[in-house]
Amino acid sequence: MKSFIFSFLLALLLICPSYGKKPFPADRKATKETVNLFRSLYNLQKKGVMYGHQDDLMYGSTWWYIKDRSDTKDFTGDYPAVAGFELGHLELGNERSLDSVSFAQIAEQIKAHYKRGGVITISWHADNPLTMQDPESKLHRQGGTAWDVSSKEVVASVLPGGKNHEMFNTWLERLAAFFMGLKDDNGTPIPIIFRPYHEHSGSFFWWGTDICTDDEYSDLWRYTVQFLRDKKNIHNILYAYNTDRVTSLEQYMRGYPGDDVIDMLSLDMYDRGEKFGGELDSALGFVTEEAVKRNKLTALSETGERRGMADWWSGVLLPVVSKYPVGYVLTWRHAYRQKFVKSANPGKPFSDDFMNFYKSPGTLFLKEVREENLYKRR
Ligand code: BMA
Repeated sequence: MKSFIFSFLLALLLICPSYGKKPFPADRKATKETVNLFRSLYNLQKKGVMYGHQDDLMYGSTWWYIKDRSDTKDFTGDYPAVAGFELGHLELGNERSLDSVSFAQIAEQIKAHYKRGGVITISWHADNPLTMQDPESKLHRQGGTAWDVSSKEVVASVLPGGKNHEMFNTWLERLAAFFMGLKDDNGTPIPIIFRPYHEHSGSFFWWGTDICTDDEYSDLWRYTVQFLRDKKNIHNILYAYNTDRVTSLEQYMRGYPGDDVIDMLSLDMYDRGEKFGGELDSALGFVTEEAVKRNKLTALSETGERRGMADWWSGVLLPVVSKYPVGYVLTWRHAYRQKFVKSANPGKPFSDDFMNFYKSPGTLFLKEVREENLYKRR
């Protein structure tokens, strides 16, 4: 009988190789907590959509780093499930980011959000490693920054054999040191979702689709993951591939570096007009379908309202994201502005309709994901 069961199971495995396989991160050596997070998110994305907010824990338009303060919490009573952070200028060895946020305070808030049971995602608007070396670049708007697209040689210049390769290694060393410092009170590495080289389908960053070839983009990604994961032995990172708006799966996958280095297929799309709902619906349809096929996570990793609509959250965003297994939606930072601080009527951080989004059974904020114990074995 035993041998019959054994043969039966063996036959099943041979016929259907994915039978019994649980989804696993691209990093085969991922830490226990990172594997657990990956699996938790994979299951959770079928149940509801988490809310994420960039720099939510660092500042709002009228306040600057008050420990544990959050616009989302001020408005709804709960933290976002996903906290977004930005590492631009860490590569330069600076103490503060391109948005003047202290990296030490970012690390502190990453630890705090992990302790609360939330999810952490990190973006990186790295300076332009080629043009930033030219003093003349400072004379141009955005010269030397991530948005400097004046040269198409940049990506090639940081890859092995390129003239900025050694400098770029120094940048990655600095990233690595930051990631290795992200530990909880017991010294356990804190899992994070890292989303570098974002919005590849656009051409407004030096890694954009018309600024480098698809192969160069893919090589940049592969080199980065191999550096952090294989050379530096960092195993608490889930890697998010990301594009800006796209109209086909083929366009979405241009430059995709491969399932062995990617954990999440994410999309950024802002509402710039009436066609948004339909375009988002179509893009999320093919992106999430492809992600599930590949056992990957999904997210609408940047979105936002740009039309002044009163019911955008519940009337436009929610109905579309609820149709698909979207892990989270993240809205961008509420940039701090002196003029708002001084204003007699600085306005609220969110529109009233955000409460409808918050209250919907389809959305998940921190209290709901804390109950899921994302970092525990499943
Ligand atoms: C952009 C803008 C910039 C900011 C950058 C990185 O989209 O918000 O002002 O510097 O993100 O956070």
